[in-house]
Amino acid sequence: MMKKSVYSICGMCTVRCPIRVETENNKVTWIEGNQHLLGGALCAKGSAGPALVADKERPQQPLIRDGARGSGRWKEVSWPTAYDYITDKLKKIKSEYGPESVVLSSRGGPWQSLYKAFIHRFGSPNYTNHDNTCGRNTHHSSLSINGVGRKGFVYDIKNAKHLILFGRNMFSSLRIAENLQTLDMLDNGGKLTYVDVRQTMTGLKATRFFQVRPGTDYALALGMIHEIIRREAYDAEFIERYVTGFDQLCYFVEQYTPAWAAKECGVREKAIKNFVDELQEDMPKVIFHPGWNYSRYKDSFYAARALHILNVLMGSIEQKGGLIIPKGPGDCGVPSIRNIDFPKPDIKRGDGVGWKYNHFDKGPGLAHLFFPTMESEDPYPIKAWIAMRHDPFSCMPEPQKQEKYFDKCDLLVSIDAHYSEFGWYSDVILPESTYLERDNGICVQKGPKPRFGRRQKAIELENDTKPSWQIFKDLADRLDMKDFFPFDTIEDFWKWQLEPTGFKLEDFDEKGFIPLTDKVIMYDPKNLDGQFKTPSGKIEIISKKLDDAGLPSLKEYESPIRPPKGMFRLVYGRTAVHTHGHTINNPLLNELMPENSLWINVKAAKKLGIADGDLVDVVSENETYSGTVPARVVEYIHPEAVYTLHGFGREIPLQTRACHAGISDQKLMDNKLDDWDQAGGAINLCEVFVVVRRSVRSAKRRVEL
Ligand SMILES: Nc1nc2c(c(=O)[nH]1)N[C@H]1C(S)=C(S)[C@@H](COP(=O)(O)OP(=O)(O)OC[C@H]3O[C@@H](n4cnc5c(=O)[nH]c(N)nc54)[C@H](O)[C@@H]3O)O[C@H]1N2
Ligand SMILES: Nc1nc2c(c(=O)[nH]1)N[C@H]1C(S)=C(S)[C@@H](COP(=O)(O)OP(=O)(O)OC[C@H]3O[C@@H](n4cnc5c(=O)[nH]c(N)nc54)[C@H](O)[C@@H]3O)O[C@H]1N2
Ligand code: SF4
Ligand SMILES: [Mo]
Repeated sequence: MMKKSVYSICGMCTVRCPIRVETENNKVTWIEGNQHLLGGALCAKGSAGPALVADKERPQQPLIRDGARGSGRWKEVSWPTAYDYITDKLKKIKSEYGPESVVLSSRGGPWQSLYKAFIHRFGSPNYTNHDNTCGRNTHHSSLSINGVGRKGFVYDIKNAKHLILFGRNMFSSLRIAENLQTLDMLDNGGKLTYVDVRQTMTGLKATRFFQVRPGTDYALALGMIHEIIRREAYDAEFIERYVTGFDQLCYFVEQYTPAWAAKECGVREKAIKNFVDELQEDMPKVIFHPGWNYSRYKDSFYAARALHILNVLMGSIEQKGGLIIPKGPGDCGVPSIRNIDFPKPDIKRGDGVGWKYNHFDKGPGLAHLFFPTMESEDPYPIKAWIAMRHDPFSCMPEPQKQEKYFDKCDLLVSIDAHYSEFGWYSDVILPESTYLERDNGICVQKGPKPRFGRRQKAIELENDTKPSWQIFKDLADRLDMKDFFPFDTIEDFWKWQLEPTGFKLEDFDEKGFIPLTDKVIMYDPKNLDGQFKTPSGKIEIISKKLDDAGLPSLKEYESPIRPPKGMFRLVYGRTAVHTHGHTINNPLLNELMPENSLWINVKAAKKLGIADGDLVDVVSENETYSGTVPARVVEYIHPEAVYTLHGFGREIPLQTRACHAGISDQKLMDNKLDDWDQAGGAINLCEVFVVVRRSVRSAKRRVEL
């Protein structure tokens, strides 16, 4: 019997919690959250890792398409054959159209620099990621105010007196460390205010639940700002010292009284005022979490801006129980690790970010803006797309329409641990080993207590998959870019990364990470000069960059349109037991939740003759897609909205458990691929209406959690 215990990093979702894995004879027998950081806590998905390893319904060796795109006919090939296929095409595309006609998309996160470096070294500036459908509006709004993006602050929730979550359903959409902190905060008597269009796991734990009409968070936030300013319940000293544009804000919000907000969003005026009473007691230990999900309406950039402004009014930056500027190795007197880096080629991006659209972060650009370029070939054609841990068809709306754009490409590659919907349509699938079977580079984990982290394999491979560092190295070597990854083993790479820091690989042994400090590092809140990377060096309520782009910094509120008669606004979200679409086929997690349902308000359901558990047909606006699922008739969802879980409705026959189970929200999003927020950049995923009717299909036996 060979027993082992290995510290690593979970990969069942992109939160990447630190874990400890026990194995016996190369089988995983136990996984828990790293005791030193998470006290052993782990979620259901994290525990389902061994089922992922054992699952044969994932690609186990490279596949090359052997029929039309999407036909599902594949040839199993060796790695050298797959590499040759890809690199021959890439070389041809490079010489015919230029290197910039190749796009690489990935999931972001601590290891993206390697993939970004690869595409830069190849000669293309076109690195992109998933964030156009995730946190981009919040990110860009934070940049426009604070000069740092959405990750420019971490939240000291544990020590907060009041946490306010706008559609941040954290007890379903998990981040274990944040969940533990929030439970501690509640135990210590802290308050949790939760805002959503429906009741949720988080709302149930909250001290206060505000149910709003979909898309009206901006009104609620403006009402709060109005009341705080009217009472002068803000940190005047902080504002005086660090904030510009406060007078314009005061003038702007005069019209947005709590009484006005109440009419708009449905929360009572008295409740808004009581809430502000509490803020006055709790500040500065107050956190308005800028969240993600309310941020996919067409005014979300401004709604998110309003939340950032609320934080500014609380004066909570760099305060215990407030917003903390993440610290890195430099703050601990330690040189940082090395990473592979190649400068971005000096060529216009294919999505227009940085030259056509100057107010957006150039880093990953905006993935959906490559589609019009594929069509127009202006400024140049896009001929290849490499999706590394990214599924454009699940991530962005209207996969049907995306196929037509992608057909303009000569090469589509999916580097994935599963069959993704995009992978199924692509030319080559390169299977990455699962997170339990592979190593990744060392990464910096910034925060109040920065550390170096590392994912290392817990078990040896028993199939023909490869880790991503190896895949990119092999591709680079064949593309005459041997200088890209000049290491033969991950240990050599790790050693090179650690060299400047003075630490050794053995320093990971004790805890699984290398702590760079034993105390929380805080800057002096009275001396934050230089922390706000805006043009003026201050927090900018009025932003010149927005002005230059012809956009207002403070935008008049516009009421969201009501659904057309007979239709509902489609909202979506997550469950604690699945990660987007890629765990639906996991044998254990599929057993917990095999399909999704459609939440509908009791009164709305009654009008349509729909009872709880009845099958309903959900039909997209232009009737391009429809699906049938059981109705979940509830009192606690706004009557204008219906709600479903994202990730279902997959159509990959080799995933027998997930194929055709439930409905796909992204396929219901007619006309959304080119409907995006000009100020924030993100796709307006929540501006979608659907028809719901009682289904005439016969009920199958269905299980629901
Ligand atoms: N309609 C609708 N659209 C949405 C959302 C929604 O709720 N509704 N949510 C949005 C949000 S918040 C996000 S973040 C995006 C997410 O969109 P994506 O980032 O595209 O989705 P994920 O499912 O996280 O993962 C992408 C791919 O990574 C693969 N993968 C998983 N593990 C590994 C691994 O270890 N190695 C490799 N190489 N690949 C792996 C998965 O199989 C999947 O194909 O979607 C967005 N789009
Ligand atoms: N278990 C699990 N955890 C995850 C993920 C996962 O797939 N599974 N994905 C991770 C990722 S990539 C992300 S981005 C985060 C997402 O984390 P969250 O944004 O917290 O999660 P969601 O479930 O997408 O959406 C949250 C809520 O927004 C609500 N909502 C819809 N419209 C409105 C509105 O107008 N106003 C308000 N206030 N609320 C509204 C929905 O009803 C839903 O309950 O979760 C992360 N954690
Ligand atoms: S939240 Fe769960 S699935 Fe995601 S990284 Fe943490 S333990 Fe893994
Ligand atoms: Mo996300």
